[in-house]
Amino acid sequence: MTSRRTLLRAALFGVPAAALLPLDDGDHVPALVIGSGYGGSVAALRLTRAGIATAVVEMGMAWNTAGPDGKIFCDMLDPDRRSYWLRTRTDQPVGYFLGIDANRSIERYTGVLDSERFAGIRVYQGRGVGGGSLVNGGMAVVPRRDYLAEILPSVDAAAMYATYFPRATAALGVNAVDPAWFETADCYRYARVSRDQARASGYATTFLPNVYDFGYMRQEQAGTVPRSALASEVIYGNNHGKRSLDKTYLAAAAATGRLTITAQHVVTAVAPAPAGGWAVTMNQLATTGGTVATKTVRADRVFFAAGSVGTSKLLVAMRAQGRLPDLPAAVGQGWGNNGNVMVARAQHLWNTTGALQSGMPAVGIDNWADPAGPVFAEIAPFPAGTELWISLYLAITKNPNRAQFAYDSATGTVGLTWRTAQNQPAVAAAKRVFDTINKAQVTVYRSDLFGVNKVWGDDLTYHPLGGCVLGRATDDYGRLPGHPGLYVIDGSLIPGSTGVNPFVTITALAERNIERIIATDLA
Ligand code: FAE
Repeated sequence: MTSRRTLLRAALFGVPAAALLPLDDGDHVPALVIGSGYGGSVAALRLTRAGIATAVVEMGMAWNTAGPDGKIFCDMLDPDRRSYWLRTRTDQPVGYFLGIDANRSIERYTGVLDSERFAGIRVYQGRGVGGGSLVNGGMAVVPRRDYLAEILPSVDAAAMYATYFPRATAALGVNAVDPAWFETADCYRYARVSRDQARASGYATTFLPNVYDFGYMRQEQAGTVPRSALASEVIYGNNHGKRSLDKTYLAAAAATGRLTITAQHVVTAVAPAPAGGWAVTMNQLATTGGTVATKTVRADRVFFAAGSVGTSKLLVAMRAQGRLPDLPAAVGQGWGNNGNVMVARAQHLWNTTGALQSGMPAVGIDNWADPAGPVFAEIAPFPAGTELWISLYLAITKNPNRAQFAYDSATGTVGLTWRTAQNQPAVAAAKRVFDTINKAQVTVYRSDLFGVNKVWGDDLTYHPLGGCVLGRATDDYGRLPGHPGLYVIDGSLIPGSTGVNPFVTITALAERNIERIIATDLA
């Protein structure tokens, strides 16, 4: 049993260096997890706690070493090579200001945020030990029970809400903002202004729990600790305050002594191993993206946790290349963007949104119950360090459109069939809400932030979901049928939509599935 003290130490310092032990060519491991985001971290903790030595392979870096500026991560106002995954130019979600391209040149490097470009959409994902937890806004929202039952009908909702959501939120370190402090803090002025206008326009609002330590944020506001959320840090990583997976699930898994993490290795193939189990091939990456070495490892069990896009691409490629030819036809299908669309409003001069803005959103506009167009919109920061009178939103809508991953044998790559026009239902739903708010407040949309004369940020998502949907591409617990020992355990299991920010749903579903898998397949 791991002592409380060990766990506390792990929580403070993250994954110990001893766990960052790369696999060697020819190694044989009982369990191998591809990817270290939410699904992968749950698998790592529960497998190691069950006594099973587990190797996590992660394409991104370990993010445990400070750069020349003394910081591990760079901030949003001054992005450098640490910001983006193998790009020579930043690709900011809000890419324009006053209609002018706001991106800048950077050195090509294995940075922490990937903007993966498909034909009709840019999919933002975290790269590094901790996956999306390194770059996300930390909003830890439990989905509506009726909606969970609608999207995952084969899952026992009662067990999810009684057992797995509480287990996930406890292990993730979710906490709530103190409402009294929120009402007075300078850094949430932007959220109060948007919230009050939404309410005055007839909409309900709600506080959003977060994994960022609100106690630390209070100290940031008071000026007693180094600033992170209050220093424009979020999508390129937080140097303080955030309980990312390397400080929670992965640190606890490492504390068992049974976890190894192989960072900067990208898995390129999985196929049956002649000696039994599965052969997993991976390329060790240089920070410039080149391959340093190629290794093949044998694993008795493989957990696909490379994220909705990573897992789907890998499995679709394996099927097309004949390495796993018998994977179900549903592998690669049912992908959605959680109905994501971004938009901004221009405030009146007397409605200042504040020069100091917390990078961690704390309030959402909840119009999900509206049958004419469900919308759950987070009030997002625009932390430019100066007053801009901008109110920004990321809306989650019930966009029914889906896409699929397809292998291109000419290039050997996997594409996504999503067309930008498929996001029209999301735009229409969000427009109803924000047209109403604009009318009531006599305000207008900003049309200079997502392009020239472009109101809607409709060609990007933070919430890729689906591609290997539970009960269709896998059985009801993520097992790939006909492939004993192969499991899917990440956001690709969720059919394109959760109605809220997805990581709590991904974590809780992974907790449910791994508990069953350990009890029945690994006992
Ligand atoms: P994920 O966390 O993406 O982990 C997959 C891991 O696998 C990554 O570390 C990859 O680098 C790695 N990988 C991929 N392919 C390979 C390969 N071939 N070999 C080795 N490694 C590989 O997957 N969600 C919320 O609930 N609340 C928020 O506030 C929120 N804000 C967000 C803000 C941003 C900017 C972004 C990008 C996302 C945000 N999300 C948020 C979404 C959330 O981070 C995402 O749903 C989860 O991270 C997905 O978890 P998975 O375990 O599926």
